[in-house]
Amino acid sequence: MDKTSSPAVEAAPRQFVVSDLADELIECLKYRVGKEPSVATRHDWLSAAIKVVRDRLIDRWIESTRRAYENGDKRVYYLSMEFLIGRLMRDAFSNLGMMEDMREALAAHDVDIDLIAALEPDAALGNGGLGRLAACFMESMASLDIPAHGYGIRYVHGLFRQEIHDGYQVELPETWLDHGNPWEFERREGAYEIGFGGSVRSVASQEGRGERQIWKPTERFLAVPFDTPIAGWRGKRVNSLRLWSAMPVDPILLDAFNAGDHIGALRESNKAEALTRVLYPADSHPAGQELRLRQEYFFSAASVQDIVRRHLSKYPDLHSLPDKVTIHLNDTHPAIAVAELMRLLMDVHGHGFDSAWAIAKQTFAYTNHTLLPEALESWPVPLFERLLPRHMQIIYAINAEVLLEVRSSGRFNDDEIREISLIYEGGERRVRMGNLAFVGAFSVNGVSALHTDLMKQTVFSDLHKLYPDRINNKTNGITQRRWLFQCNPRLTTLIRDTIGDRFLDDIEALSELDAYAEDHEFQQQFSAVKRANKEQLVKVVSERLGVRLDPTALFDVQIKRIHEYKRQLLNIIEAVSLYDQIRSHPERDWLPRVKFFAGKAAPSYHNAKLIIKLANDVARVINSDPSVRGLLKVVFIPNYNVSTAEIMIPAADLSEQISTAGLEASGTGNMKFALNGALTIGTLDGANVELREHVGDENIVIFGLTAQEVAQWKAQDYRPGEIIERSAELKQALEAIGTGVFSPDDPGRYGELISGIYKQDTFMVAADFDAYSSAQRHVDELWRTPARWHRMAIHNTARVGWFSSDRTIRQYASEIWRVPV
Ligand code: 26V
Repeated sequence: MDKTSSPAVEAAPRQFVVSDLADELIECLKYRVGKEPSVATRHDWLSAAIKVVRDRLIDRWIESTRRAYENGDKRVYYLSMEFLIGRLMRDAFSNLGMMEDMREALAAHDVDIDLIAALEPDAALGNGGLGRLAACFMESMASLDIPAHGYGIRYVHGLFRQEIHDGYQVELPETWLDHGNPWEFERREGAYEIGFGGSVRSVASQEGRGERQIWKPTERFLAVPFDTPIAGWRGKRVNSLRLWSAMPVDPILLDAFNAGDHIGALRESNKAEALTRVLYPADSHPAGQELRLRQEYFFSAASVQDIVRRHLSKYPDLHSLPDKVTIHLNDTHPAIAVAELMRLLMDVHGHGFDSAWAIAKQTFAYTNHTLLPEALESWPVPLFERLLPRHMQIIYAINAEVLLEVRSSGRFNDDEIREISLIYEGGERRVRMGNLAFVGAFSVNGVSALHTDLMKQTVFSDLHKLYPDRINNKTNGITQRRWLFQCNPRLTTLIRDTIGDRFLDDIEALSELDAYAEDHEFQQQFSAVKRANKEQLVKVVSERLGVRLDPTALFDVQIKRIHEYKRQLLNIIEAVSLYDQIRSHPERDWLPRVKFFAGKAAPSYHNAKLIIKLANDVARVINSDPSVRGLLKVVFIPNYNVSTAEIMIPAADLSEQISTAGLEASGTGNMKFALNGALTIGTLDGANVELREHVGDENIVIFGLTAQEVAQWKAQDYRPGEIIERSAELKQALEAIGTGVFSPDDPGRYGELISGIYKQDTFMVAADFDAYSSAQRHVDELWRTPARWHRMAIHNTARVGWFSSDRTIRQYASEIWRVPV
């Protein structure tokens, strides 16, 4: 999607002579892209512009790396299966203070920076919140001058591209590397071998002390690193994001080749490519495939080997590892790194179990991102044993150590001991990755205050009893550089003109805006910015979907992965009910509203995909019904990604954060919307609880059951059918959907979805409907008084500085990693 920009906010005053930069672009185009300006395509210009900024990053990159090495600074290694980074060019221009110079330099060659920026692929190496958080953290760590390395997988295909055909989600391969990737540096010389399968043999150790285990894998691959520089604000530091790609150890099997089997000779190459070809498109939904475990081990093992190698290039041995390194596990996906470090310590570097365990336990930290049972990873023991026989032994040894401690404490009964065990024994035996990460880490954190409390009370209650000091909270945050300065230049300029530049470096200075919340003139300016952003979105929707929208309507936005617990269904049912009321009471003074939806469903998640179809069915019927008189529109924007979010969030009036309480670990979209001056309608879930504390109860619309009430209802006999009977509005809307009013071509399409609400209603849609609907009517009332609405919106922007990922990272740095900030 294109951005029509107003002047950007820069990290530094102008520092380049534009004509020099313009010459440099031509040089680069000629000698590094191989084109003359007269024949250069837009992609060529994009490539040249990126290479020019990249050159400037490299000096700082080398300098940052050298400084950390010479000073012996403690380093943070952030291991994550996902990095949802989006486009990088604006980040780099803006953090280096080159945006306006570059705009002019390109304009001197008749190239529009916004047009080429829109061609940069949106790197979607992640599913949703967890991956985007990793990207925000990388940017904040560089901005706070923390020596940090991100480690992940260089998927050839990121998250699928979503098209909507006849209202249904269709998944298409995403090919972000099609035009090459000018950001990355391949480092073949830095490759490691990664093994799978085979067997373990004991040999007498050379030191004559007991035995040593030798793992002989049957399959071997190379992990080749590709490095991307990540620039911090004002170019303070440039850190590396190191993504591993699988390659064959022997690209061509010569025996097969010589025997004339040319296809068979490439078998190894194909097997290797398959390993890192595709990102698993499921989030909080069981994947459970062998390939996924292989991916997890592949990137964890390569990263741990790299970390150990770097440490030993400066220090004599690995005893000092915990003083110089923290390896942070972003969820359990890299938890196998605990066993891999143990293996290297014991089998390669000659440590005994006790010494290795003491080092490992002081080196790892772990963040949990979800309590949903279906997302808690565990692997069948037979699969684990076959792929990673040595790691299985190590996990048994760790388990024995932990269970010995548990038993000897005398504080645990058999049920509790079973919960603590790393091996689930209730049916098919499975390795519990959460328990492995928990016992292998010195710190275990949740991502919002509520989520951390629930972790203590639910999934990890017994482990928490065993290690009561281990669980701590680090409420999530977002980077204001991307989620305000870059995506909303109009608002950023207004804030700057109003309170000056201090907030550019200290986001909590936004609180100075509080003083302007009642100021009529400022309110007018604030709402003019919102209006301009809304017009931009209206234009995009008209181009992409051919739907015309009224920019004066209330823009009500729910954008995130499609999941039953996030309750897009609650929002759609409310739209249906509103539609019904608008038609039954045409005499009432209805307010024009547009409900926007966007998001992807896991390809195997039937109900989530059906919810997408329902949103599209409802949109078709409502948008084409003249009796609605344009008072309500429903829009589903296809292919939600970081770039789409960057357009939609600045244009939102109302942010929908309506998950069933207790199920959304934090949410980060909620923070992005509030920062851009949208009001939140939400449940007391995840970080919404803290959002309310920060913006003030009077500036947010909270409704529905609390997490505790949800738990109580579930423990009692929850009867959704009875609730539905008592709510005429809900009943009417459910009947309309269930009987095919929105699907006349297939009236039974939503029968099961709706009867699911009548029968079990796992996500408490019925229980919360009336409260939600009244909260929406309260929103209408607020919208009727613009001065009041603006005041509330301004308070939101002014008071959410705390949700910056800079604050989050400062807390990680001082309370977990113990690195200076
Ligand atoms: C789990 C699984 C399990 C099966 C295979 C694929 C797969 C992929 C990802 C996940 C973990 C999903 C967890 C997640 O994304 N949690 C989100 O984390 C955000 C950042 O902390 C947080 O704001 C969201 O509330 C939380 O849902």
